[in-house]
Amino acid sequence: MGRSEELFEQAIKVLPGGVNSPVRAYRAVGMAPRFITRADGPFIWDEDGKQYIDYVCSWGPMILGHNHPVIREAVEKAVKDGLSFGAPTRREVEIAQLMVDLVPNIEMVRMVNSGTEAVMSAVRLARGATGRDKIIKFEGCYHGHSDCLLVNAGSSALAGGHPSSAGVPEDIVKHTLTAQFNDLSSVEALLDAWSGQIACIIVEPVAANMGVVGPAPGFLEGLRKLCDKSGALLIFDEVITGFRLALGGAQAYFGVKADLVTFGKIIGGGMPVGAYCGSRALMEQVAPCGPVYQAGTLSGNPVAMAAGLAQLTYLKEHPEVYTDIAAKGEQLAAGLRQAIAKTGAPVVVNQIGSLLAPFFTPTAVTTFVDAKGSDVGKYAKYFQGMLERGVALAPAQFEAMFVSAAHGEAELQATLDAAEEVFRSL
Ligand code: KE4
Repeated sequence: MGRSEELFEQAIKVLPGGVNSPVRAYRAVGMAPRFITRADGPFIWDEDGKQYIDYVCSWGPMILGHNHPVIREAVEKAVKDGLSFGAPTRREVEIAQLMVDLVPNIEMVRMVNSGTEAVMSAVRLARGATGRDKIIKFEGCYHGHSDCLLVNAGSSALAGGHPSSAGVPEDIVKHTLTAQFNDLSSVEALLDAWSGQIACIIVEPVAANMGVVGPAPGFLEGLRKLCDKSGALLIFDEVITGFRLALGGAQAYFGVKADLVTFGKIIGGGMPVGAYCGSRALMEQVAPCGPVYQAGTLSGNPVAMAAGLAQLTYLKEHPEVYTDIAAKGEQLAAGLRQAIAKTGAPVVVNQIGSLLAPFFTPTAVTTFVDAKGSDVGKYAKYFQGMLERGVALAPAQFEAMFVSAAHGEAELQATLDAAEEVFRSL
């Protein structure tokens, strides 16, 4: 028994499922999770000292790779001045200004401590600003674990068999309406049925919690038009796509304007940070300026802000990161498709920029229904085969692979060599 297995035996006695976030428990891939001791660049190491090429990248924050010196040094410097003051600090102003400068269509930022908090608060603001209760989300999209969003959710809620969570009262669930990603008619039907009652439509501009499924041509533009016509606000949940698809995120990448935008992951540089952003007219309805309440003890934490500011500043000063990681995503996707062709494995690969996902199905995946048709048992075998060969992927089908600037030619080729061997064995 390895040290991860030993630790896991202890962990399940004191942590539900042995983890602090369900997907990490490796239940969807049928083995004990690897307990990680350290990370650097494209690599992580487990308790037995085994090295892996890492494509989880802390679920997105590590766009520059792990332990980047610029971010580490910013945190080491900030820590010396204290961990938390519960008072405004210079860095909060600096990172908010930087985000306003880089992200289209936002004038103000409110920092929180997670993507969940960002989305929960943005939905509350949309409801407060419109005076409407109903919201539209998409089946298979995941927006964190706040009550009103745990309806037909993706990610580990889906993989774990509970896309709609227990413990969420019907009185809350009834206000969350579900449409189908890439199907504008399903949205129109809900807007017609609940005319004048929809506060917002919330969407992952690239669905990255059902595997990776991009927006069909015209889909996001169609949502914009439907929001303009119905008076609903359009919320882009950019916790994954923000500062990943482009410096300006999905709004810049696809050229579609959202009314509110949520962030997490990359803006924290690996520390706990989320944010919701929008126009002054909307954001000044949030306390203490307006009647929509939201607060947080550690919101804008000085050490977390130092990490986020360092990462966003680096990305602003090195825009070549985006062409680099997109090219690496394309290289991986092309290489996986070659391996699929060589081996005849029943797999398709979706890729957008540095986000990609293999689906274990022979047919194209452009909707959630298609994604659900993937053979999750085959994915589990693929995951285990890749892990044995030193490649750490998302431990569930309904997730994304994240490529970082630290993944080099050697790592990409090793990944593709391993994938060909594993595809052959399936
Ligand atoms: P957090 O509360 O986990 O920081 O963010 C929630 C969230 C919101 N919106 C989107 C689009 C997200 O992908 C997430 C969280 N992503 C998952 C990965 N699928 C985090 C991993 C986990 O749950 O442990």
